Order: sequence, then C-alpha cells, then structure tokens
Amino acid sequence: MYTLLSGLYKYMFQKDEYCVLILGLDNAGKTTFLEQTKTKFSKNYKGMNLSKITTTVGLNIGTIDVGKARLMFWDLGGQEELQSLWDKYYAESHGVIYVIDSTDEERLSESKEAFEKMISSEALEGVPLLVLANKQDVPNCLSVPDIKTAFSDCAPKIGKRDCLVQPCTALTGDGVNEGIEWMVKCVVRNIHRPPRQKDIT
Ligand code: G3D
Repeated sequence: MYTLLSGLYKYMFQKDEYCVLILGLDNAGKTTFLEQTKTKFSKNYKGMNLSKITTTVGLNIGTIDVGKARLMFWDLGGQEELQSLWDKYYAESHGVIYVIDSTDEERLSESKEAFEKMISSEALEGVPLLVLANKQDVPNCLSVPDIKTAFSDCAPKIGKRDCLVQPCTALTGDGVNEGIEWMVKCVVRNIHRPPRQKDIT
C-alpha cells in the first residue's frame, strides 16, 4: 500500500529536472531575462527591481516549475575572460538560451564568434537552442531577420538541433513566455528520445 501511495505521490508531484544555460556577451540582458522569467513563472517570487540589475560577474542561478518540468537556470558571466568557463557546464545542460543585445551592432560579430564557438562544442550536440534577440523595445534595434542574416553562416553548425530565434524585451517581459514554453517543450521531448547511437557504449 505504501509503495502504491508513494508511487502515486511521485507521479503526481515529482518534477523532471532540466539544466538550462543562459549565455551571451556581458550586457546582453541575461540576468534581466532570468529575473523576468522567475517573476513570471514563480508564484511567490518577489523579483528584483529590473532596472537596478548590473552585469553578471560569476554565476546567477534560478529555478522555475512549468507543469511537470523543473528548469534550473545557470546564468554565466559573458565577459571574455569568463567565456572560457562556459564549456565546463555544457555536459550537464539540457538546453541553451543565448541572449543577443539587438541594440549593439558594434559587438554583433563578437557575439557571433562566442555563439559559433559554443555551438561547435560536441557536448552540446542535439541540445535545443533558444536565441533571444533582446532589447526589442529600443527604436531602430536589429530585428530578428537582421540577426538571422548576420548569423546565417552558423546554420551548418546548428545542424538539426531545435533552434528558435525569438524577439524579446527582458525588461518588460515581452517574448519571455514564448521562449520559455518553447524550451520546455523541446527539453521534455528530448529526454524521451532514444539515446543517440554514439551515446550507447
Ligand atoms: P547581462 O546579465 O547579460 O550582463 P544585464 O545583462 O541583465 O545586467 O543587463 C545589462 C543592461 O541592459 C542593463 O542596463 C539592463 O537594464 C539592460 N537591459 C536588459 N534587458 C533589456 C531590455 O529588454 N531592454 C532594454 N532597453 N534594456 C535592457 P544598465 O543600464 O543597468 O546597464
């Protein structure tokens, strides 16, 4: 009876856990996006004042529950010297959110370089990739088609993994729900896929 009840309890309440990295250059809006996500998806979370957030040095973490999925976010610092730490987290991650500052045309090629290096990692093969074209509230910012064009030669490296480029304003929350819901759908689907041939030893 106990086994039956505990099995039922687990079925009803236990969450499947997924680790999602939030990457991108410093100042792209990663921490603002994480705070906005926690505010939108956690009932009792009293968010920080988003306009007071300063750039990430080190690591911010956060957890949200969406249905039976628990997403654990690691928001990693984007400064050049911190980018070398990103790959230490790849093997553990089920999804990647890459944030681009759509107002910073000058650093777009730098962002693309970091992006390309990241997607070249074998440890991220098949891991869903949500690219956020952030700060869409700013007039004359780069649009999603502009960013897709600038990143178009990354397409072969992205390959067949799930990838969505989502317009977003982390500051107001526009595009946040759409991005998170897409990510949840992808990580849940991925975990139920049979393992890749090369993962079978
Ligand atoms: P990071 O964690 O990627 O380093 P932050 O970036 O979240 O610290 O954000 C860097 C700056 O961009 C912050 O401004 C923040 O308010 C701003 N920002 C983040 N998202 C948006 C957005 O959607 N729209 C606009 N207009 N600004 C955004 P400050 O002035 O504090 O540096």
